[in-house]
Amino acid sequence: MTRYLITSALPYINGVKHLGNLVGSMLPADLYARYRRARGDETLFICATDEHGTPAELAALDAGQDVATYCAEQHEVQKTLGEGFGLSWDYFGRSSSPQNQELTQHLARVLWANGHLEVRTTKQVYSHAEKRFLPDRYVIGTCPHCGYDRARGDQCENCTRVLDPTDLINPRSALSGSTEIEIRDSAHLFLKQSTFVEPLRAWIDSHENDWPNLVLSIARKWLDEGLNDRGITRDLEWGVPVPDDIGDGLMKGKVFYVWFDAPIEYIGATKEWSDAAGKPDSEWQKWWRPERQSDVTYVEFMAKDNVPFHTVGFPITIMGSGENWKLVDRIKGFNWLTYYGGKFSTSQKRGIFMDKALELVPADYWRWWLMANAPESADSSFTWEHFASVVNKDMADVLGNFVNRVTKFTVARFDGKVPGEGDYGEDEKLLIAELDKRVAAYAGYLEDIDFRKALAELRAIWVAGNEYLTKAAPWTHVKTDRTKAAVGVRMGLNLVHLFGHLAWPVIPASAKAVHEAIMPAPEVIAWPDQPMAQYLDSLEAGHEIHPPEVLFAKITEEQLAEWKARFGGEDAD
Ligand code: B3M
Ligand code: ZN
Repeated sequence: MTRYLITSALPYINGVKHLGNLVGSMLPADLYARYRRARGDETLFICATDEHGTPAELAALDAGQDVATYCAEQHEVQKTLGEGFGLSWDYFGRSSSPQNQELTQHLARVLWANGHLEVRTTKQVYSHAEKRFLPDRYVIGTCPHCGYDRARGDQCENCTRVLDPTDLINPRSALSGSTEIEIRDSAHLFLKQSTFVEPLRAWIDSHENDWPNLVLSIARKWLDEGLNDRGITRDLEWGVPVPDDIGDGLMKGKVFYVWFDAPIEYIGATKEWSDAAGKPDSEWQKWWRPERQSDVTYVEFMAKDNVPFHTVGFPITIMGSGENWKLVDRIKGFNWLTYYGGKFSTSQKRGIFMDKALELVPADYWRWWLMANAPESADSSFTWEHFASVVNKDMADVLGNFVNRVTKFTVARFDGKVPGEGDYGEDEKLLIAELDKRVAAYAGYLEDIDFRKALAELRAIWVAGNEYLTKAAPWTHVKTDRTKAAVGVRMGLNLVHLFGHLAWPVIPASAKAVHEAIMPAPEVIAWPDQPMAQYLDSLEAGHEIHPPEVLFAKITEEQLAEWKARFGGEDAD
C-alpha cells in the first residue's frame, strides 16, 4: 500500500491571503488529505509559509518591523486563519527554518559538485544610501519610451514595455528615493537548466495520462520555448545564505533566490514536523527518501502561475542532485478565482481575505462554495449573490433541511429513538441502488481529484435523500400506518449518518454536527466502505438521537446588501 504525501503551494508571508489563494492551493489539498485519511490511507499533509525574498523585506519595512519579527508574527496569523478554515495540516512550517536552510544548502552543494551550477557575473544596481543591491523593480525612474516618471526597473506600468534598470532616465531607489545608485558587477550562481530539457520532457510525457491538461500544457510550453539557465542567488540579506564552499569563494553575503529554497521547504517542513515530534530522521525520510518511489504517492496542489516552478524548477533540483529524493506523482493546478470577473488583489485590497471571511459566516460555507465552484477547467467568478444563493440552497435547504426534518420528527413522534418496526421495501431498495452508484461516482471523482464533479455528486446524494423522504412521507403515514412511517424514519436517520460521513472531507465541522445528531463522531470520520444495503440498515432500533440546533443559518437579504456595500460588489471591467 502506498503512503500519500500531500503539499499545497506555500502561502507567501506578506499578509493575509485572499479566497483566490485559498481555493487554488490550501483548501483543495485539505479536502484531498481528509479524503485519504477517511479511506484509512497513511497520509501526510504539509504546508508552510514562504518567507524569503524582497517582498517579505518590503512588507516588514512597511510594517516598521525587522523582517524576522515580521515573518514570525505573520506566520502565526496565517496558521491561525488556516486552522480557522479547518485546514488539517500535519505540519505548517516556515521556509526560514534551520531545517530548510540545511536542506537547501545541501542540495546546492550536490548540484555544485555534480557540475550543474556555474558562476556568472551579472550587472546589479547598488544603492549607496541603503548600502545594498536593489532588485530591478525597486529601481524607479522615467520611462525612455513614454516618459512616465515612476516606471520600474523591470517594466513600465504605464506603457507595459519591459525595461532594464539601466534604461531608466533619472534612476533612483524606490525604497529611499536616493539617486546615489550605480551599476556594479556581481557574481551569481546559475543553474544550468538547459541541460535538463530531455530528462524533463521524458518525465512530463510519462504523466500524459495522470496530469490535468492545464498542468501538462504549461509544463510543455516552458520546454518548447527553450529553458534558460536560471540565477539561483541574490544580493539580499534575508534568505538562506549561500555556503562558502561553493561558488569559487565569490558568494560571500549572498542568499539563495526565494524560488530555489521555497519548494525545498516541502522537505524542510516535513523535517520540522518529525523534529518537533522528537522523531528520528527516518520518519521524514520515509516520505522523501523512500526505498522505492512507488512507496509514496506525492500529490501537489497549486495555482497555475506556480506550475512552472513545480514541473521544471524543483524537479531539476531533485534530478540534478543525483540522490533518490521523491519526485511528485500528481500535480493539480488551478485557474483563477475572480471577484466579479476582476482580479482579487492583495495590493489593492480587492476581494475577500481569509480573516474577514471568517468574521462573516462559518468556514464550511466558504469551503462548500469555493470547492463547488473551484476554478478547475476555467476561471470562476465570485459574486455575493451567487455565494448566498448556493449556500442557502445547497447547505440550508438541501442538507440542513433534510437533517432537521427527520431528526425533529423522530423526537416528536418516535421518542427520539430509532424505530425498529417494519422492513425496507421497494422504495428503499431503489434508493439503495441509486446511492450505491452515486457514492461510487463521488469516490471516483475524489480519486481523480475532480472537485466540482465530486461536490455535484455529493449534492445529488443529498437531493436523493430528500426525494426519498418526501415520497416516504412519514409525517403523513404516522397517523394511519405507524410501521410504514417507522421504515421511512429509520432510513432517514441512517441517511443522516451516511451524510455525516460523506461530507466530512468537504465541510468537516458541519459533517461532524450532522454525524453527532446520530452518534458521537470520531476525529476522522471514515469513508463508508460497505455496500449501501448494509450501511443504510446499520442503526440499532432504540438508539437515541440528538437533533442539532440550527445547522445552517441562511444568509439574509440584509446581510447580502451589507456585505456588497462593505466589500464592493461592482462588476469589474
Ligand atoms: N509562495 C506562491 C506565491 O506567492 C508561492 C508558492 C511557493 S510554493 C513552493 O505565488
Ligand atoms: Zn459514523
